[in-house]
Amino acid sequence: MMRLFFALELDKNTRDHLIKLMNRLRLSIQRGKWTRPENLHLTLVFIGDCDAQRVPDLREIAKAAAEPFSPFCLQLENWGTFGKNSDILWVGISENVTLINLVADLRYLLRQAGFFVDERSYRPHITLARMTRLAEPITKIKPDDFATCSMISELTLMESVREKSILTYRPCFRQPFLSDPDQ
Ligand code: 2AM
Repeated sequence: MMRLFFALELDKNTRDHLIKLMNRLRLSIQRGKWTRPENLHLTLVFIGDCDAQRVPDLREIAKAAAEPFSPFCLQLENWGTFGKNSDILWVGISENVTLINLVADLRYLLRQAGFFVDERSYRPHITLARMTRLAEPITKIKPDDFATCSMISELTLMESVREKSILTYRPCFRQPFLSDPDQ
């Protein structure tokens, strides 16, 4: 069994930017389990436990989903918390029709192929930390802090594994967005 999800990987610039933000947020957070910098990503669709034999099907799905899209930009925006205890700290993504359509297409194709997919509406976010406790409201973050725009040219099927008990995301394959933006 493999634990899988479709994701967008972030370029170094964006990750460096998020690392700086995390370092600043550490000052307002009493405790938390921070995402390792190399694990920072944007989930498109979580698939969960899956037989390795189904990876070729996922390759076909990724290809069909990515084909109509051109590379696009991601704009970070805002932050928030999820969870019963509001203890998952994340950074959000500006309204992005391409992203929403891409996720809708992936979900549709996955369901058609018999995969179980979350019915809840998609809330794009990059998890920065879990199990946090905020020492004070994080009000010091300004819109400028989210100015980074990352160019996304492919989607990735990621495997979530524990390597020596460290949570690690390992790319299974990458599928480029194939449509020519000038056409
Ligand atoms: P999260 O960061 O909000 O936890 C790998 O676990 C990725 O898939 C994470 O980005 C995680 O989002 C996302 N994901 C979505 N639904 C999930 C679920 N039911 N269980 C675990 N991870 C999930």
